[in-house]
Amino acid sequence: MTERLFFALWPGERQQRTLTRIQRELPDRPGRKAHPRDLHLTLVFLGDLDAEKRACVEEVADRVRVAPFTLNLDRFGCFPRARVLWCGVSERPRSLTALVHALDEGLVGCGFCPERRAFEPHVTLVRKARPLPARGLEPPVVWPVAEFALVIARPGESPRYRVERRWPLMP
Ligand code: 2AM
Repeated sequence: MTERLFFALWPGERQQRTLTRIQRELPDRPGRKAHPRDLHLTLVFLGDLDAEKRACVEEVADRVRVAPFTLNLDRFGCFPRARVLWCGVSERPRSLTALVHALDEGLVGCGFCPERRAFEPHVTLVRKARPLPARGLEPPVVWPVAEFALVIARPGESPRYRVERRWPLMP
């Protein structure tokens, strides 16, 4: 038995509401809007894990020591090839980079290969979308981040994602 898992930042209710409003106010075009309760920012995608690998991954998360930080989601953009519309940041907090780095580094010990693609922090709003021009988001979505989460993907369900476990950020 395997589960499809990833590490993510999960928005609080306030950020979720704001992101949902931004999503709703996008021009009415073809695309699949993410369920409001599925909105998140992926830190590391892990893929299909068995129980042993999952335990290893959770031990990696137990060892992470990174201070809380604030994200300012101040950009709207798209990945034209992936056909994804997203919200992102123009300034990446150092703690966010440190968090992803700590996870990536620890995961090598569980047999994962380091991610070769550059980390592009984003919250996916719409999939299978037609591209829209990038622009600033005014006012930005201010998101104080005090924890990270291990999340399970459940294909075919809605909402699709379920937070399995949370870890508080601490220096
Ligand atoms: P996305 O939002 O840009 O599609 C669960 O699938 C989460 O992991 C999504 O947020 C997805 O990013 C991200 N992800 C990163 N790499 C992935 C991969 N190879 N396959 C599926 N999802 C991936």
